Parts: sequence; structure tokens; C-alpha cells
Amino acid sequence: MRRTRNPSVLAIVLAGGEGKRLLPLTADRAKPAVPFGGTYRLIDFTLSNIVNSGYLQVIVLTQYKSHSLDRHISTAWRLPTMLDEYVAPVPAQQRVGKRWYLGSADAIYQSLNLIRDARPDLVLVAGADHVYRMDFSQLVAAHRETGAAATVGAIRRPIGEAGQLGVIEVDPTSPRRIVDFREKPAAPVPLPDSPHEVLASMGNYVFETDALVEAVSADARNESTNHDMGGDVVPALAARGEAAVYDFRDNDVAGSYNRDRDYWRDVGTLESYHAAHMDLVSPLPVFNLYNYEWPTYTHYGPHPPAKLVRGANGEPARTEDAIVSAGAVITGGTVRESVLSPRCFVDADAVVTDSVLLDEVYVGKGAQVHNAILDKGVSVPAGMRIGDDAEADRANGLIVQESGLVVAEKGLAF
Ligand code: ADQ
Repeated sequence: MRRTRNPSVLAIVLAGGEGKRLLPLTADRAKPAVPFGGTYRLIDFTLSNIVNSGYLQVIVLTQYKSHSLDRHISTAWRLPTMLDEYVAPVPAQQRVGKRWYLGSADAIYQSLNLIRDARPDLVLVAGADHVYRMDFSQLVAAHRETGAAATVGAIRRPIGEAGQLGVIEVDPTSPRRIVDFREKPAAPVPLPDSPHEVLASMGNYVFETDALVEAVSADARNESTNHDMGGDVVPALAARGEAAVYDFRDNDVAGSYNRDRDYWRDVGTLESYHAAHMDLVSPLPVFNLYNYEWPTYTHYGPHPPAKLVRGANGEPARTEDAIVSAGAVITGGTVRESVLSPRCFVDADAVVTDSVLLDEVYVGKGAQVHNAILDKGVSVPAGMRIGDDAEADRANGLIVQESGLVVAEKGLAF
């Protein structure tokens, strides 16, 4: 019998993606483990949304280079086990044959034993690659009203992005019902009321448990699919008229305001990763990390407070529109429109602008870093300039994107 109140919900976080377009940041860490915003990992945003929504039974399906992801989850995300609350990383299990997960639907199929053990009424499935704030209990409430087998979280996006997204068409007479779901279509259908936008899947779904078990089992038997949630399972349910849509604009998260409310960023490319950091440092943040009513949880070690002091010759430390994490030290350098992660060091007369510095980056005396992402442990020697001469940057082993963004791989020293 379907319960009408307080459905029990198991959350499954898909965290096995490779994140090729984020290379070199994903060279030896899974995309959900990529650091973000100084002290977070990407997965912290999804996990915080789930936990803040009141769902405290969470399994995280991992696969690709999952060491730092597993370590982060097991240090930062310990829930009290005596209450049967958990965030459990589950490595690829090879339960079915001796192979890794073929796709996200196969990852769930190979984890069906965990769903059977938890016996939830509903399963919330979420990706781990986005920065946003969402109260999933509102998605669940909307799902229960529709009576559908699955409800897909959806957001309006520019039509130019459709090739990266699942695009949804709804029934005009019953706008919650999905009539067509196309994964990354070449010729997307725009929204009837907005020719430059599509209704896109956010990669979050809530399923009736039985419907999910059936759908991924049917997909596993079908040898002609890619065994992907967005590419195969959800379109199949939509084709049968069993999928509904939930509009992200209806989501009202505690403590959100104006621009912050509709924020949702796929940080899947180096450019979008960089741009999302710039959203954090703008004076009226486009995405507000300081919302204590919907906190983003993390763990980043025993770092002392950030310190901003004069250099040896009295040069002042200057910051403008910056995030400076615990353990960072600016000694007479300047940091503008940039994010400094824990244990970064910016020496006298150095200037860092429009940049993202991951943990333990050292910027030597008088060096300049502009429009760059420097991965963990990069050491910029005194006087070096990064970001104003693409050829020189390439000759120094840096990656220069077409957009001009410069990226240094983990540990690069010159
Ligand atoms: P993509 O992000 O392109 O599109 P995918 O690469 O499958 O889809 O990633 C979705 C999530 O699943 C990510 O969190 C990823 O880490 C994870 N994942 C991928 N393969 C996995 C595997 N084998 N095991 C475990 N986890 C895995 C999806 C949807 C689109 C939607 C966009 C929104 O398919 O319909 O529009 O997300 O960004």
C-alpha cells in the first residue's frame, strides 16, 4: 500500500562520472571530488541539499578515480549510524559480471540490493556535478501529487545548451506531464512561450521504488541502450507517459533571495568552473555561500584562520572581491576577484586577479597571475607572469584555452 504521509526516501547520488572536459582537474580525482569555492568539493552541494531536505539515508555510487572522493565522504559526511542515518560511498561492485558500470542506469542496477535492503517508498536520484540549492522535499511533494512513476527536476536553459542536456517537452494541456524527453538533441524543441529556451532536465529525479527497479532492470536486459539514466531510462518512461516534470522555479529554499534563488550551474567545463567561482566573489553574490538557513557542509582540515599582513618591506596586503580560505596567507600581495583555497600563499608585490587557486598554491614575490585556474600545489616562482602571453604560458607547460583561460595541472612547478 502506498503511504500518503512521510514517504521514506532513499537518496542515490551518481558520482561516477569521469569529467573529461574538466581535465586536468580530473586527472586523478573524480569530478564530484573536484574542489570548489575554496573549501568545498563539488559533491558537497548535492549532499547538503539532500541532508538539508531531511533525507538522511544516502548512497553515493562511485567508480572513476574515487580515492579522494571516498576519503572526503568518509571524513566529512559521517552521520550518526545508531539512527540508521548514513552517507555511504559505494564503489563499483561488479555484482553483475566482471565489468565496471556501463552507465549511470547500470550503476543503479548493480546496486539494487542496497535499495532492497533500505525498502524506501521513493528513491531520489541526483547527479553530483552541479552547484545549486534545492529543497528536494518540494520535488518529492510535487511528485506525490502527480502520481507519476518518476518526476524530473527541470529548469529553463538557453537553447544553445540543449546539446549538453536532456530536453523535455510537456503536454500543453497538462503541463506537468512529459510527452517527450530527448537526451542532448541536435534539433531541440524550444519552449512554446520562449523560442530561445528549452526545458532541461537537471539530472535529478524522484522515482517510485518499484518503478525504478523495473525500469533499470528492463534497461539492463536491453542490449541496445547505453544504460544511462538521462539517455535511456527516463526517455523510456516518458515515452510511456509515466514521467512528470517539476519546475525548479517552484522551489523555494530557506534563506535564498533574488538572483540566488534560481542558481544552477553545471561546472562541467573549465570555463564554467571558472565562471561559477566569479559568481561567488561578486559583491552581491549570484550564489550566496553565506546562507546559514541552508548550509553547505564540508570538511577541510585543521587550518588556522586566513592571515593578511604586510610584506617584509612594508608592502600592504590588498584584497578586493575575493574569497580567502582558512590557512591562506597574503604577505604584502594583492588578490582581486579571485578565490584562494586553504594554505595558499601570496608573497609581496604579487598580484592575483580573476583566478581560482586550489589548495597550497604558492605565488612568489612580484609574480602575476591573471584569468587562471591553478590546481593544488602549483608553485609560481618570483616574478613569473601567467595569463598575459599565451605563447609564453604554453612554453611554460600551462594549458591555454581558446577563451584565454589558463590552467596549471596539480603540482606544476616551473
Ligand atoms: P550528463 O551530466 O551528461 O547529463 P552523465 O555524464 O551521465 O550525464 O552524468 C550524470 C551524473 O551521473 C553525474 O553526477 C556523473 O558523475 C554520474 N555518472 C555518470 N556515469 C556514471 C556511472 N557509470 N556510475 C555512477 N555515476 C555516474 C545528465 C542528464 C541530462 C541532464 C544533465 C544535467 O543525463 O539529461 O540534462 O545531466 O546536467
